[in-house]
Amino acid sequence: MWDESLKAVGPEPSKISIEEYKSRQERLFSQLRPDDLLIITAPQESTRSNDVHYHYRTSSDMLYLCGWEDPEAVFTAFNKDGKWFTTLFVQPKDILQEIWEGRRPGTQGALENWPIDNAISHEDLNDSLSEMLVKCSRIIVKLGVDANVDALVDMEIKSTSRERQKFGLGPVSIIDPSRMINELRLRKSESEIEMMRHSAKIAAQAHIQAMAHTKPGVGEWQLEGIIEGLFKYCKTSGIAYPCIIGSGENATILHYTVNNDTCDDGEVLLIDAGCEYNGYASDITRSWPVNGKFSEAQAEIYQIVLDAQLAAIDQCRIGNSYDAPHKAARKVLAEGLIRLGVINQTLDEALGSDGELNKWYMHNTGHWLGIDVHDVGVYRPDNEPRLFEEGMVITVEPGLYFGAWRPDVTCPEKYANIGIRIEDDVLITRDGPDVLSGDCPKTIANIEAIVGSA
Ligand SMILES: [Mn+2]
Repeated sequence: MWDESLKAVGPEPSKISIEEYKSRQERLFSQLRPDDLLIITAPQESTRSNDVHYHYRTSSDMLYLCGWEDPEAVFTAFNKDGKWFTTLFVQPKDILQEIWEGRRPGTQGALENWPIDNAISHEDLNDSLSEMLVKCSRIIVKLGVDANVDALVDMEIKSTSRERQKFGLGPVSIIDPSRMINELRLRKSESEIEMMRHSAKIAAQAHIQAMAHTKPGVGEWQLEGIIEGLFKYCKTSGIAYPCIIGSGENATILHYTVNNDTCDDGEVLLIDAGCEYNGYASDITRSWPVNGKFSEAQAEIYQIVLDAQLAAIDQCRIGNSYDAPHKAARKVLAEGLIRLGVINQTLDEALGSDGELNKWYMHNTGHWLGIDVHDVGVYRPDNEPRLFEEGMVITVEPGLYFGAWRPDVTCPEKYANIGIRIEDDVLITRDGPDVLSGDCPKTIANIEAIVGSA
């Protein structure tokens, strides 16, 4: 059914290699002290009802450092004679569980082809982790993820604070490794970029299919079905975040996810949808007319947002501040709205903190993208704006939203309930911005040629 889309996406990239996982680990270890114990945790499974669980997704740090996706995993590393020794706690082999829920690699399977030195059954976590804990001075762990690990750490800190009084043994401090890991995750490797490009190519095809199937009377949920179906068809693990599929006034609600309205003639439809491929997110937004032809008013607003987006993408260059795209986008949006007479202020006034642009553009222009859709990485380290480096990936997503339903503003009648956002995923390279989601059409002519064509 979607083989054309599949062809356009191209071949699947090869998996992240064991060597790459190990080099990620090494880069983290190089920032630790020899008497540190590193613990990477994952959330516990969560129950939907009775014996039905929500689809499990492990922690992003677990994915980044070893790629293990199953529940009940704990990754540890300590230094032994100058070398870092890694252990992964995994679910043990269990015939009954495997008959019901699926095969498990077990400790034996984990030792084969995984970037770890040792594997221990999760059943032995308490004893084995306690042994590791008494030997370290600092525990490097993010608390609040796995309650079981938190309790062990807490117990060890409390009991060894007494041991330390007597013998000088045991851990004395807890350090969150997030800052160190986030800095690593912020800069993407070649193979991560290939994953993200593939993820973005699939998301682009999903948007194209949604455009092609859009006509007056179609349900937002039906387009959601097409998008999520295509994500699965292309072998992703599904959505990277709940799809935003808003027609008419719903397009002016930034994170509308109910998706239960009918798309009507004359309305604009805004779709913000991305998938997760091999742990890597894409995040694309497009906006198009339900009937396939932009009205004059819709086209005016659309073109301003598109011009703003292109100006912002052009700022995604090595050495530029992370907020250069935001500034560029805001300037083009404000100039456009002044030109249309929507804003009756000078450019400086419109862009000011209480300027009128904020009424119609109320969010930021982008965020880091990676294993998480809102990926990690401090935007202002040491309170200085982050400068773009090669390998960073940021979304560029300006928009304008004229919610006629809003009681706090007087919406210009001509633009009532027009909501436009255009979002692409942009890789910073030595040769300038590389739009990973570039397969997704966004000029007025290209969009009009596709909408309703199915
Ligand atoms: Mn986004």
